[in-house]
Amino acid sequence: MAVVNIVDLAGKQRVYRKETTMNLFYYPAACSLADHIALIEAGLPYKLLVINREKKTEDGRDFNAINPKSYIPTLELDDGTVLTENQIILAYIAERSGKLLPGGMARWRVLEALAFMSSEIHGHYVPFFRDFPEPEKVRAREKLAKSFAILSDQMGDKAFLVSEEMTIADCYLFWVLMVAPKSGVELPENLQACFERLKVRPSVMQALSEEGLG
Ligand SMILES: N[C@@H](CCC(=O)N[C@@H](CS)C(=O)NCC(=O)O)C(=O)O
Repeated sequence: MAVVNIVDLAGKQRVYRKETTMNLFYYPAACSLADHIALIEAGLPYKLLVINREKKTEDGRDFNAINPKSYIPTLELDDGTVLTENQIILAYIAERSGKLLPGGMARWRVLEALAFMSSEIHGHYVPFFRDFPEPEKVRAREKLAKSFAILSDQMGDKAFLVSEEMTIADCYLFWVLMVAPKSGVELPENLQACFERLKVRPSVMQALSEEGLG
């Protein structure tokens, strides 16, 4: 049986079966795009299952019964275990593949950036996704501009957000940058350039195409 040995977040050796397939529940162009890109980058086998308006999965199941939180991304593992929360799913993909998460302080910077993007930046996008009143959009734009400046400083002139190699933080970053035009806030130059580079990366092009966006 094909197995992969990796060192987990706590520094322990772990062995995973490699050949089984996981289900990623998603909406096209939603934040599950990060996990979709990560699965491709990691080279892990996956199946994409879209959710419809009635919360039925593409394979005919009740999505609320699979994930009572009712949101994507949701990852169903090969043994039926269900994982939720974007940051956690991304960390799981990295640990299971042994890719996309460096060691040392860079590891913590990746996790820090993921927490910032998913708990802060994602929240600042909500007024634009749900068409909130203008004053709330104005406040959100201010917060987004500040958040983008922080990410821009962190990236500096590196190829990716944390290091010269792609990490799970960049998988999420791609979605954050893709959605930015909805807010009307301009991206700093280095983030815009990173977006253009990521957009033509094979894993990203494949994910966009599989979600009907390419
Ligand atoms: N805390 C969750 C939030 C995920 C989230 O907000 N997902 C959105 C799409 S980007 C969603 O599924 N919303 C529920 C809906 O649209 O019905 C995470 O970080 O994974």
